[in-house]
Amino acid sequence: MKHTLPALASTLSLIAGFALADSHASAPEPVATADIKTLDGTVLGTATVTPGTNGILIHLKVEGAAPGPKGVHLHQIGDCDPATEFKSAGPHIGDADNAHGLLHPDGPHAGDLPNLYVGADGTGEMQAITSAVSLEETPGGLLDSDGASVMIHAEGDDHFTQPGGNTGARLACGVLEPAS
Ligand SMILES: [Cu+2]
Repeated sequence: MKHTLPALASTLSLIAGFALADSHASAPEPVATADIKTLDGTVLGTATVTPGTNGILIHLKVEGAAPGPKGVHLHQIGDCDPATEFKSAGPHIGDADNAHGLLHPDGPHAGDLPNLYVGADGTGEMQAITSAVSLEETPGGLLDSDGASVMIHAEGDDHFTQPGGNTGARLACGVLEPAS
C-alpha cells in the first residue's frame, strides 16, 4: 500500500495535467478583426470574429461614443467609404431573404445583431453568437471575395421596423480583415 498510493497519486496528477493542457490548447483565436471608424476617421472601437461550437462569436468594444443603445449589423460588402456615408458597405447580409429584425416574424436578416449599449462614460461592449452567417461561403460570407463590414448605427435597433430597425444614420463602420 505504501508504495502504490504515491504511484496512483502521480498517475492521477499526470492525467489531470494532460486534461488541463488539452483544454487550454483548444481555445480558438479570432479569425477576423475590424477597426471601426466614424465618418471623420476617428477609431470608435474594434470587433473580433471567433468561430465557436454553436456559431460565430462577434465581440465589439467601443469608447468615445455617445451614450445609449446602438444598432449593430453585419453589412454585405467590406467597404467603409466615408464619402458615401458608409452606403458602400451595402445592405445587411441576407436582406434579400427575410425581413429585418430579430423580433420580426418574417425575419431576421442574417446580419442582424443585438444592440450595443454605450454607458455614460462613452464605453460600450457587446458579445453575440450567431449561426446565421458563415465565414467564407457566398453570398454574405464574412470573409468572402467582397468581404463584410461591421456597422454601428446612431440609434438602437427596435428589431422590427423595416428596413433597418429605426437605427438611423450609419455612425461607424469597420471592414472585417482576416486576423494575422
Ligand atoms: Cu445596418
